[in-house]
Amino acid sequence: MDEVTISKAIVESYFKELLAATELDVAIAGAGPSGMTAGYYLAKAGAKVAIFERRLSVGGGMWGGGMMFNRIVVQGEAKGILDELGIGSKEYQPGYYVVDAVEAVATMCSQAIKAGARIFNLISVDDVMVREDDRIVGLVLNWSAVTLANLHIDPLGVKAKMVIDATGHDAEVCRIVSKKTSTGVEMKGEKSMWAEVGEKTIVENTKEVCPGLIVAGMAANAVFGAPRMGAIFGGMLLSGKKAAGLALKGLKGRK
Ligand code: 48F
Repeated sequence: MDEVTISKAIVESYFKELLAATELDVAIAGAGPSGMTAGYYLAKAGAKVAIFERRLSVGGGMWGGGMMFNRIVVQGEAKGILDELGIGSKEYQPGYYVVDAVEAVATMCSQAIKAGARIFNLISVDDVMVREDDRIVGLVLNWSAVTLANLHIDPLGVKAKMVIDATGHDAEVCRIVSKKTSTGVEMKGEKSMWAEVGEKTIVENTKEVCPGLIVAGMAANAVFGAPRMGAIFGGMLLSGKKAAGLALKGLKGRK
């Protein structure tokens, strides 16, 4: 294979996927644990779903476990998701499991892709598209390199019937929506660490915050003013699964 053939293979196959992602059932911002779990369940249910991740690597805050000790804790309520994805776990004490963070990210990513979710790394969500009825109808994207280099280059937009904000602590999509639209979304801001409360509220706070926009993972607690929880991840997985269910319901409502 010569260099031109290699170049053509890359350009053709990448842009075919990107073109297909310009009209989606569900667009997810952020490929952390909540975004990838949502992507997996949506793809498994047959939705056309893409995840846009700003960084080179997927996995968000999960790779490093707690303080760079690459283990995470998952509670019993989310053990079924670990088992379904094929992520190994060891019971530490009744109801709490220890998981290798690297295995968790790698397996979750692989399962989401195998289920049919498309993951685009190195692409940042810059803005949303909104219509008269205050419905969020898509994401505005730019290459992360453009943002990092602070270049003034206009972005592109992709349409989606439902959008999920899974951007973590900064809840970037909801923050933009709260500032730039009249949807009524408000950012209360994340509170200091309280694992037990944070884990419970994160699932409750996983909601459709305005028509077409669902918030999941740590972003959900950031929007609704609930605590952070540290390296316990059951809530992230359950939140991602709940977000997928809400998005599927939203899709049905729009058919
Ligand atoms: O931060 P992140 O892992 O969010 P999460 O799924 O999980 C939170 C936990 O990792 C941890 C925690 C556990 O107790 O609190 O922090 O809620 O993943 C968010 C991903 O979104 C990407 C970011 O690089 C990360 O990989 N991201 C953030 N903003 C953007 C983005 C953006 N504007 N465009 C694209 N990706």
